[in-house]
Amino acid sequence: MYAQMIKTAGTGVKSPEEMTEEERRFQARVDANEKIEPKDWMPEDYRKTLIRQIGQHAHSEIVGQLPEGNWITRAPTLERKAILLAKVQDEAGHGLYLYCAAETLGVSRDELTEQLLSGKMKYSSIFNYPTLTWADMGAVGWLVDGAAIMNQVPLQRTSFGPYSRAMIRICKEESFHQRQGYDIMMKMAQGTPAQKKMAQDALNRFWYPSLMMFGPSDKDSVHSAQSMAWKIKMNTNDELRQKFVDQTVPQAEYLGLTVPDEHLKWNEERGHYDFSEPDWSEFYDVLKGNGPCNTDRLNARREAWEEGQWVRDAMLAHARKKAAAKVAAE
Ligand code: BYC
Repeated sequence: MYAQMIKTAGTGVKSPEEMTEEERRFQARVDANEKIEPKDWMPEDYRKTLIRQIGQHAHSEIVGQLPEGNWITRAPTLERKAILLAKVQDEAGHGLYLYCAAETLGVSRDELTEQLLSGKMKYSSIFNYPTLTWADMGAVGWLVDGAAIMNQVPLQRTSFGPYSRAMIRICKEESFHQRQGYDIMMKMAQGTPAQKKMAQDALNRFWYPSLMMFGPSDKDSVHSAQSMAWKIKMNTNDELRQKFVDQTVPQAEYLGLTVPDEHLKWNEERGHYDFSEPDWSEFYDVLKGNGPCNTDRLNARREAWEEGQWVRDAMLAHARKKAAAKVAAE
């Protein structure tokens, strides 16, 4: 019990003694790796945390189409165009699986979208950076999808059933996304000096924003302790960031590119790379809406939402007509 008190002290996580009987039973199911399903009893804060995380994740997939969608018409070959188009479509699909998972918690997709557009809900900071050259398509696939996989593979084991099942499907597609990005980087890095320079420039611009995708450092992460106790999150932000750096540095070396961090160094004792932290003031500034593309991204989503209103209205009218006809026939 003393150990438990030490573990939970100051983290906001309730110790077993502080839990109600229902909460204790719930925690025991989570600890036993049982999946929690939508109709099962769950603490209200567990439900709210899931809606926040899954909703934010869904919005990231949808907003995440914009920086790459920007390059579909300018892909250098028909093959690259077809691949990029398929990838961007996959992201739309991921958003839809995730909105469906969130809906099982009692929140509608319309409500989630309204919260995104009003600024109440977030999407990943990474999508507030511009994609300036074709090499950025390589960097996004390699680094952004690479970071996403690092975060999402453990989430396949997350405690909430619909989220876990969505993750299993999404991860299969993400690994193809990462490979297509690395393939673009490889072509560019082995191309002309100008192409190699573009690849290096893309790595320079996307390295730190990719590290920020994992969230603030553990000491500043407000939700990690409770989310990990509930197995909504399986690892801390710093654990995943370290794994990502360890995996990605040899890949950059293979490409003959340089990670833009003068303090990057293999630490034999730790068995990990030492690396520089991102500029966290930039991260919080982007979260506040001051990134290079925040306004553009939200405007694009707002426009799509408003232009789609007639489709939603027509579908509702059709559904009402069908329901009325069914009642009349009974
Ligand atoms: N960006 O307590 P913390 C993709 C917020 S899409 C923005 O550590 P948590 C792809 C956080 O929400 C992949 N905000 O939070 C798509 C919290 O603020 P609130 C997207 C961030 O939730 C298209 C505050 O900072 N993946 O792969 O425990 C094309 C404190 O943070 C960020 C997911 O969404 C950020 N980067 O941990 C290509 C994965 N980081 O909400 C690719 C699922 C933190 O209290 N999500 N914040 O106002 C997660 O695993 C977790 O939510 C996070 C954050 C690790 C992101």
